[in-house]
Order: sequence, then C-alpha cells, then structure tokens
Amino acid sequence: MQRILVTGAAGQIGSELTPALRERHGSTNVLASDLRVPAAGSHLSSGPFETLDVRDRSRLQDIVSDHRIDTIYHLAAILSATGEANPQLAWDVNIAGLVNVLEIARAGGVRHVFCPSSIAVFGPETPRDPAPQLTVLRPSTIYGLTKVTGELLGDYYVQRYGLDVRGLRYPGIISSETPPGGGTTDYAVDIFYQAIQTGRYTCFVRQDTVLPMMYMPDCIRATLALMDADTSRLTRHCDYNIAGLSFSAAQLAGEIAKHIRGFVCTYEPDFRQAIADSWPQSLDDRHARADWDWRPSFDLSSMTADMIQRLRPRLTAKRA
Ligand code: NAD
Ligand code: AKB
Repeated sequence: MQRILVTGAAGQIGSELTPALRERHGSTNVLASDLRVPAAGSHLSSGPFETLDVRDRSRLQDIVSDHRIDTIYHLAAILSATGEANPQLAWDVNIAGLVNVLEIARAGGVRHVFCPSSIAVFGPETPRDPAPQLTVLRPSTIYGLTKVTGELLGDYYVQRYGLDVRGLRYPGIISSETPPGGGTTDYAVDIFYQAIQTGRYTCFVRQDTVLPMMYMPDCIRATLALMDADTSRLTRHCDYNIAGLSFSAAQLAGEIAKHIRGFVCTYEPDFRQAIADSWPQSLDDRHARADWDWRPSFDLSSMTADMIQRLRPRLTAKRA
C-alpha cells in the first residue's frame, strides 16, 4: 500500500484529487497538506492533514519521515495571474518547493513524484492549434517559466537519479467543488457561479478567446492513469500534453444560456487577455493517447450540463 503526501491539497485540484486517492489507497494512507488550513467539513476532512509550506525543507522532510511517505503529489503552486502580481513569490514557491520535494525524494524513501505542468509552458512562438508535444517553449509569464523549469528538473531527476517523476501539461481545469486559485483560465469556472447567482457575467477575456480546458473528472482520471501506467510504456516523463476540450468564451456563454434563460455575458478584457493570447488553442496529445491510453470523456455540452446540475442546488440554497 502506498503512503501518499499531497501538497497544496486545499486548492482546486487537490480538494478533489485527495478524496480520489483516499478512495483508492485508504484515508489514513493519504496525508493532505497545505499552507492554509481547510475549513471544517471540507473535502479534506476525510483523512489526516498537516500544515506545510513547501519552501520549508526541514518541515517537509519531517513530515515525509514521520508518515513514511513513498509517493508525493506535488500540487502546491502559484498560478499565472497571481504569479504576474508577485513574480518572486511564484519563483520561490514553484521552484524552491519543487526542488525540496525532489531532493527529499532523491535522499531516499520517496519513490514516486507527480508534479503537474501546464499549458503555460507554451508562448507566443508555439504553434497554437494544436500545440505539438515537442515544440518551442518560450513562455511570457513567470508561472510559465517555472513550469518549463519544473518539467526539465523532473526529467533531470529521472535521468540522473532514477527517480520516478511524472507530470501532465494540464489545460485550464473546470470544476464545481473548489474555486480556482488565481489563474487565467478561471473565467471558465467563475462564469458558472455568476450565471447561476445573478444571470450575468463580465468575462475578463474577449469573446473569441479559445483555450484548451478540461473538466475535473477527466483531470483526476488522467492523473491517476499516468501514475498507474507501466514505466516501460512511457516515452515521456514530466511533460505529457493532454487535451480535453477547446472552446471560445462566447461558445461557453452560449452553452450556459441553453440552461439559464436570459443569461447575459459581457466582455471586458484585462491583463489576463495577454496571457491567454500567448497560450495555444488546442493540444496534440498523441503521446498520452499512445503511451497510457488517454481519452477525454467530457465535451462542452456534457461538461456544462454537469456543472450546472452540481452547482445550481448548492448556490440556490445559499441564496435562499
Ligand atoms: P490552486 O491555486 O487552487 O491550489 C494551490 C494550493 O497551493 C493552494 O491551496 C495554496 O494554499 C497552496 N500553496 C500555495 N503556496 C504554498 C506553499 N508555499 N506551500 C504549500 N502550499 C502552498 O491550484 P490548483 O489549480 O489546484 O493547481 C494545482 C497544480 O496544478 C499546480 O501545480 C498548478 O500549476 C497545476 N495546474 C493547474 C491548472 C488549473 O487550471 N487548475 C492548470 C494547469 C496546471
Ligand atoms: C492558469 O490559468 O494559470 C492555470 C493554468 C492553465 O495553468 N489554470
């Protein structure tokens, strides 16, 4: 049985990946951690939790030793929009945190590390539709810089030290349980909350902005499938492109309007437009499909219907 540590577990992905890991491995074998303490009754209350700043190597080492951790899902990070507001913080958390995880793993005990990458590794010089697996990686955000560095560092620890490090280039993740934490793709989640609560949304990117996205159930499935995959089948380690769905902001608004009569979306692009414009519209994920049988299961229509079905009762009850 694996003994797993999840860093950044209180975030958008961790709050759903942690319960999925607990379901498979047993609650007591999956230790959640984050800088911030999750609210009582949150998704993380089904098992153990420790506060942890991933920049604190000695605390991370103590946690790994005390809990006999052999696998780390390293999710703690600063995302693109917050990163642009505080580039030094993004570098410290994303790079120092990852180096701490990799160094502690290399020193012994931890055998497997999952570290997500992002479509933010791509930049304006990357082919946009689709972005190939192997291509120009010259991002324009500090977040993207840290993600390219993270992919290369992970691959280095595989080659140099034989550590099992794996990662996916997640598209923008859409989910109903925990709001996203300071990214550029957040509009694709915010829009659902505002549409249900007020019938209106002011979108911070233009209506013709197309980005690669993925619904959370596909994100969790892809993560577990990559970590389950037989090493001998993997032709890549820390940088698998994975595609879910691609749509423009206007297409998403139109799909939501099919469920929420009278929904009105207006567009007031801010600084995040430039970030979105530097990312591709779709991804070529042929390596993920060939190596570990990746196939997404949600399209725009099924994702939208599921989001609204989950959020509507919760948000309506809150208003009443
Ligand atoms: P999030 O912002 O929702 O969660 C990140 C968590 O990290 C937060 O709970 C935060 O409190 C924690 N954190 C921040 N600084 C920390 C520190 N110093 N020590 C410990 N914890 C700290 O992010 P997420 O969306 O859950 O992303 C998880 C991972 O997936 C990140 O590596 C991110 O880059 C990657 N990713 C996410 C998306 C997406 O759309 N959600 C897309 C591509 C890649
Ligand atoms: C962001 O927008 O910063 C994240 C990402 C795509 O990495 N959602």
